[in-house]
Amino acid sequence: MEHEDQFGTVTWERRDRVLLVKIDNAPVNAMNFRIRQGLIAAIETAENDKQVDAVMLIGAGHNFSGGVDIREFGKPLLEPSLPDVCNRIEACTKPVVAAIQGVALGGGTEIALAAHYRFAINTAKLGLPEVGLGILPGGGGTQRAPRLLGAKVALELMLTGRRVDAAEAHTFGLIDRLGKGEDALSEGLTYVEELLHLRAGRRPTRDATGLSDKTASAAAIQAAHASIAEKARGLFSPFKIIEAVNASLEQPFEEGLRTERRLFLECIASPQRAGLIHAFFSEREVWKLPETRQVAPREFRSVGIIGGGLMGAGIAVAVLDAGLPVLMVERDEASLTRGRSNIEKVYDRLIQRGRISAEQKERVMARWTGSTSYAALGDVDLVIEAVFEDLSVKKEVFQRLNDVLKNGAVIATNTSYLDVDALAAEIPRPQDVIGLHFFSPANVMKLLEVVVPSKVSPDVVATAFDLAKRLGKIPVRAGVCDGFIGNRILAVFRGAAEAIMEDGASPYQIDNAVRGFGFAMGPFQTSDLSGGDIGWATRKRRSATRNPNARYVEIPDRLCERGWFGQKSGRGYYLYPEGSRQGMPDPEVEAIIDDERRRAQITPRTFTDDEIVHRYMAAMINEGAKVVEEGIALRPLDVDVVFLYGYGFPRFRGGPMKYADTVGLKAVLDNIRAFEREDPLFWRPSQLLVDLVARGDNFASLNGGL
Ligand code: 3H9
Repeated sequence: MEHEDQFGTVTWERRDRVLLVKIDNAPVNAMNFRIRQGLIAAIETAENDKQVDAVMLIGAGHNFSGGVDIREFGKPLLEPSLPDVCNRIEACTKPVVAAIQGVALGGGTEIALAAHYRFAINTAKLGLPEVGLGILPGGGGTQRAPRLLGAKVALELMLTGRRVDAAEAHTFGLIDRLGKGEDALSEGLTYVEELLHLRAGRRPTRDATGLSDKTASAAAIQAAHASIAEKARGLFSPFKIIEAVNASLEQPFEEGLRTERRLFLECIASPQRAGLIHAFFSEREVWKLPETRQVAPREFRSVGIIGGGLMGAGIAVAVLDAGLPVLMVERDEASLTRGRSNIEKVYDRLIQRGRISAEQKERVMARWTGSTSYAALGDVDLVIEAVFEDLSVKKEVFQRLNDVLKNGAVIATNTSYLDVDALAAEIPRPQDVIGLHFFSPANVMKLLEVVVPSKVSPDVVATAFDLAKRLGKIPVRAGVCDGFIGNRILAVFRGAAEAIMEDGASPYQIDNAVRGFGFAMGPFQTSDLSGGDIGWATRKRRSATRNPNARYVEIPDRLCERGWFGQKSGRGYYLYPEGSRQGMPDPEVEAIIDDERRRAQITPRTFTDDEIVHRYMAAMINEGAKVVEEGIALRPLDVDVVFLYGYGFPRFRGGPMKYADTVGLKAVLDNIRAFEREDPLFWRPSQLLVDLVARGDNFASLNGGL
């Protein structure tokens, strides 16, 4: 990776009586083994220099430290370890002060915990986010934080991984002194001088008394356990964190550190750590595109949105929330009023929940204007059309946009399936046309597929990524095909699920097995939530071009023909009595499935949950590989990010392609080959997968070193 040969440095210099030690490893002062060596050397220097009375640790640039270099995990461990560094800092015979600006996260907060005093400027943020990487604070954090802050606060910080403002950290004693200005260096040095003046001595955190109330500490540990058992579905490291904090209560400090180390290494060895760290780097890699490296995005100060339906309104909220003005165009006054009210409903719900005030809503809505005339769009820099998902309707919108938009305006289509090349060909400026596939609800879902047609100008692609950044979305570049990355793969694994259902498993068993794998919902629950009519419309659209030899399971059609579209109609695969969102199995659905099996002359058989998951995942991985093979996704990691952010894929597994690497591509291919004997058309193995297995390679090899 880009940073691999950049190790950074630790520098130190005397400022009067204080040794100023600076961690310097742009961009976030991640602490690789060189930095850790440097920190130990700096402390030794302070010990040996008679003119030094105190040490101040600071980060170069904007941050204190983003923690240990995450790229080291999963490789042979390099000495000195972070616990060695923290122990050395704490044992220093001269007072050590951490002066924090920007972020101090993970190991960054841990070296601050090992220091004797902590200073932070107001804008600083601290946290122990290791849980998000499948590990625990392994630099003594699980032993020092409870002693300093008490078990309850320490557990809350470690189990949520949240970042706290310096001011809040000050309230519970993580920070001793809050700065007034922006300059951690000069204010920090003043603080150190003040401490020296007061002859304030060393103050090792291991001696802090935050755990002295044993009963309260034990109760906090028990409560954390109960809440995690309920919340952390399938996760490993939260339990290890609790175990480590329990050791801080029950064991002497040194023994507690050894327990922490043992638990930390267990986390490091877990596939969840690998999955979560893959997710961390992948969601950053998706921003890096070959075509946008050299170009600047086009400027945009306003966004036009065509259509105020569910998608248009959701997109409008996302854009308004980003502080941009929205001009919404609808075909008539009634539709425009409905569009505006769709937006207002979102904010009204937030007001009801106490998340925003009525004044805030008013301020946001002041950025909204509406019109029934396309001519109003003449000055707009970027337009997103979100009209009905139908090629001819969208083509007409494109024509009208072409008539009114100024030169250089970006024209984006929000479509989940349609051919963006065909839309671009409709107008004489295909270089300005791009696809933006938002996921519903568009103001909530983080994923944005940026669909790149063949004639688009690179600066328009860059503009789409810039828009994503401003909206707080995670963009993934996708090529043009039916369904792009996500929905194309969805069609296949949903097909696999339907085939399993027709062959003998109930939709309820399938959903349950898929949830057991870690998905938030199974395919049939998802269908009930989003509405069975959507898939029905797609199936009808595809019916003319469908391969007549391909297996087609008609069960979903039987439900749709009865108007059973899912939650919105009170029943789908599940029953939703009186608007309940918790579905109940429906014997009538099971009877329909039985009828369909008979009609298709299928003798039902049983499936184990494992068999279900194998098929479901094999279908997802095989199509994912085809999507990469055809260049629809740039790399396997792009497929992973689409699934993590758009399809509820369990983050701890890293995404479908990472999961495939974890179980081994040969095992996946062997499964596909076995299924292929039943249905050769559906289970044709991806050539890329076949080639990778032949070479003994994995998907990671296509991720550019990630
Ligand atoms: C730890 O400390 C373990 C110990 O408890 C125990 C040890 C025994 N390492 O996010 P950005 C890279 S575990 C390596 O785009 P921002 C990042 O990949 C650590 N690289 O910027 C990106 O690279 P690139 C616990 C790191 O300003 C670049 O820096 N710490 C690390 O939006 C810029 O990052 C965490 O979990 C790292 N630790 O946000 C904190 N951190 O340019 C993880 C960042 O090639 N980091 N990079 O794409 C963050 O949350 C955010 O990166 C941060 C900056 C808030 C720091």
